[in-house]
Amino acid sequence: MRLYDYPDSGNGYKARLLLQLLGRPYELVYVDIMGGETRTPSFLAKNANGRIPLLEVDDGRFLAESNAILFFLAQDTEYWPSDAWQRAEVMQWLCFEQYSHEPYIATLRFWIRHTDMSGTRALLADEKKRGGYAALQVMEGHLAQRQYFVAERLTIADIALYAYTHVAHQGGFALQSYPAVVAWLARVQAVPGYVAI
Ligand SMILES: N[C@@H](CCC(=O)N[C@@H](CS)C(=O)NCC(=O)O)C(=O)O
Repeated sequence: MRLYDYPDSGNGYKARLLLQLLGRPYELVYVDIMGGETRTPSFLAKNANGRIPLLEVDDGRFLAESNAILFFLAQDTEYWPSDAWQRAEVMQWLCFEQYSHEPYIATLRFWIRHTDMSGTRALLADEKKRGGYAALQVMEGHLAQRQYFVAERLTIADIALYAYTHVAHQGGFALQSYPAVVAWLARVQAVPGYVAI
């Protein structure tokens, strides 16, 4: 198994973290996303959407989209519940992460760390902040009475949401008003087998 990835990518880190927790061996191939390597003909032949993370399985097939990769790897493991309702709840949080969380928190972090924050990006930053804090508020409300997002144990819902929440400060987000989120981050970090981004 091979993972095409970029060291600073939270989306790639989701797969790296789960693979580590599962103890599954894999080859890591770093792709220079800043140098345009995701848009070369050879990479586009692997993922027409031109993005990492990308998982190549041993029979040569490729799977894109971080949360689809989590879903695939988690099958028949403790990170994917057996109960249908809990499975649906995990899916709910994976969709929330991609629509209401990642486009705000991850995007602003990426802009700040890797791009010039002048012009259009500076104008859009407030909207990214607003959306990111709205997502954190939803997470805070859910975690206020819970240890984990679903089934009171670590699932791929937590892994997906952890990836960019734990580095949200790098996007200018302050977490001190979200104590349940901060406690949950510490809980995930204490899981045996945890690896940093
Ligand atoms: N929805 C996708 C987003 C993937 C994504 O945005 N990947 C970025 C890095 S985090 C990328 O490959 N950027 C390079 C490019 O767009 O060429 C996922 O969850 O995997």
